[in-house]
Amino acid sequence: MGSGEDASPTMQGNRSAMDRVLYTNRKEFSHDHIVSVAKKDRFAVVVKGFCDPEVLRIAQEKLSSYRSREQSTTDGQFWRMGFPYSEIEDETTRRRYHDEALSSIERLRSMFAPYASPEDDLRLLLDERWRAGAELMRVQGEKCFVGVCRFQGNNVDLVPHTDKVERFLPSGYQSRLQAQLSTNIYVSIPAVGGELEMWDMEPAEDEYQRMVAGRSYGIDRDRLPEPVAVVKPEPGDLALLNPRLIHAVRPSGDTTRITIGTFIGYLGEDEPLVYWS
Ligand SMILES: O=C(O)CCC(=O)C(=O)O
Ligand SMILES: [Fe+2]
Repeated sequence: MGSGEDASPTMQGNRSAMDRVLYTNRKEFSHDHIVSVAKKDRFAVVVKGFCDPEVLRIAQEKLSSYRSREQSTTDGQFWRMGFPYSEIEDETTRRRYHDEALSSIERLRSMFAPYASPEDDLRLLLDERWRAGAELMRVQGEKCFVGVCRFQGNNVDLVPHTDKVERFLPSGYQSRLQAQLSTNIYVSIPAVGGELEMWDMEPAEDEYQRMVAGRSYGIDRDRLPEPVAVVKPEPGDLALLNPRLIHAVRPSGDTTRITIGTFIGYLGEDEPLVYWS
């Protein structure tokens, strides 16, 4: 390869794809950034230094020593604190989800007292920066949980996948979501691995289900080209992405990767955002 003039179309393509990741900070983070990810003009907006350093230190200390974490029922290699919407399988787990929602929110909040938890901080920031405000999602009048902590141990691969809340909503429920976004607050990031990878690919739902067939979730990496954008977050950063586009997290090479995850529903520019996990 050598000089820049020799750059292949692929490399140029990659360069412009990387331009579709915007790096910003808390002060600048805006309504328009959220719209750009909802509309897929950008793959991701990364808010550098989202967490206050002292709050980040508490998050690392409290979460890495949290012993009552549970194994994910979707992929037993992942551990988590809080029961997420994506693990609803039937009426029993749906009941469990809503029954635990508010106490799980409180558990994370109380770990950070007397400070605001990073999740509560995010909820306030969304409410303030989004013109129509932001609130907890309700499904059939019931409040959702928000702020799932995920623990991705050594060599665990979060394989390429898309996220779509409609897969788990009650049957016959008419969702008003025009777009789904995802945010992650990065608590611990391994020195090696743990990058967020994104593809400019949005398979139709039936096509996606065919690609997943026979697996507990996600797509075999070998079936995809190289990702078009890669982000290596630092602890304390927040990333906003559009999870309807295929994305993945490279296996962690050393320490456990710890994140706090929130999905955001976009119902149009003049409607409040709704969030859940
Ligand atoms: O942990 C990350 O960086 C991304 C996780 C993910 O799959 C998502 O946010 O939907
Ligand atoms: Fe995801």
